[in-house]
Amino acid sequence: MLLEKLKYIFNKFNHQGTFDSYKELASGYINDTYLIETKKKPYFVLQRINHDVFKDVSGLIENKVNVSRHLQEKLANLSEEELKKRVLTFVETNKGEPYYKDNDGDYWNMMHYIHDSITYDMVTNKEVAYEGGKLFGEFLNLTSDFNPNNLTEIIPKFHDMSFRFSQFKAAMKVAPEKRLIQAKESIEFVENLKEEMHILQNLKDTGAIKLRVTHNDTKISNALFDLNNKGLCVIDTDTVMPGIIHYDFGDAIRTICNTASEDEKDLALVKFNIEYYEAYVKGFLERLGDSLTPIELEYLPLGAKSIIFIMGLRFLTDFLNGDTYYKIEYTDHNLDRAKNQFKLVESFSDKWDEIQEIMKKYQ
Ligand code: GN1
Ligand code: MG
Repeated sequence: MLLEKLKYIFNKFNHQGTFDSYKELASGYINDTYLIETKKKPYFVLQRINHDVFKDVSGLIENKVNVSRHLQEKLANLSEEELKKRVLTFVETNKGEPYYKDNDGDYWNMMHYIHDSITYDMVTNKEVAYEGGKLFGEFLNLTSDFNPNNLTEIIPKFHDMSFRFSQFKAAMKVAPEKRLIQAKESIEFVENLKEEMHILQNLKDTGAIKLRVTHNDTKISNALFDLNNKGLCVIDTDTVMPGIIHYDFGDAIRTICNTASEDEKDLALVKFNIEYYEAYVKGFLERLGDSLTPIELEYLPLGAKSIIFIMGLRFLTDFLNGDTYYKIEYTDHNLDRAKNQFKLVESFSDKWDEIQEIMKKYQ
């Protein structure tokens, strides 16, 4: 029984808490995440790491712990209480290990829950977009002196466009006829944008854009806000890796500026919200702008377009593969997600001139 299991695993970690109850935190597509409510605060977040996706669990946890440690050092002027709200605090097992492996071969890690915080799956207010920009900009700023070579590349080629295209091509070969027909328009969309979507990849591959420490999953639900909607803490550091800044800039935009949810089927509702874009850019550049090179700045908008596209491409590939990667709730879920992202790419492209103007305004 899950309750018994969670209680058992929870007690393998080194803490003072007494298990009371649990809630599933269901927003992720990969790991299983539970809020552990204790008799007395603090609560904890216990996470079963998807071992199929994250092959190197110890490398993953090491990355997360080291990034947290770096952030704690950078924010050492804050009180201990404040620091615990701003940076993830991981809990070791009773044996002093960073994760616990259970008898089923599953891996677990645990951190303190940050009380009095909110997350948003969708943004409905400009202030949150601005605060999100500041928060992710700050994260990148504070990690800018962390040597990216000291991080394990936890999912190799995670945001590599050529790699994602090759996975897509491979999926086309094995996809059942029915799915190929259903996905026809999306497949054409992907083919048509192929060249443009490789521009950033080439700049990365040639070293024209340098590698930094990046988060790689900066969707807005990975930002915690306090009860007054002020940005608090960046969470879900599973994919911190060497990368280019553009995809972190862009993944937040992908989720903040979509007027509908990521899997909304009614594509008429999916539009790019330029007002939230402006608010986000303002916050992001306020915190990070000075440390960006001209070439990094120039390609930020293309970064946003590329990451929206790449998410669509990955959802489409998973649909063609028969849904082996992302959790789905119904048969065509991945195709709906892909179509949604491609509609957002279109809406984004329609506003390209305005997008460029906004970028210039805040530089
Ligand atoms: C996955 O599991 P979650 O929700 O944190 C995925 C991200 C996607 C996201 C789409 C390791 O993240 O790349 O952007 O779904 N993470 C991995 O919502 O593939
Ligand atoms: Mg994630």
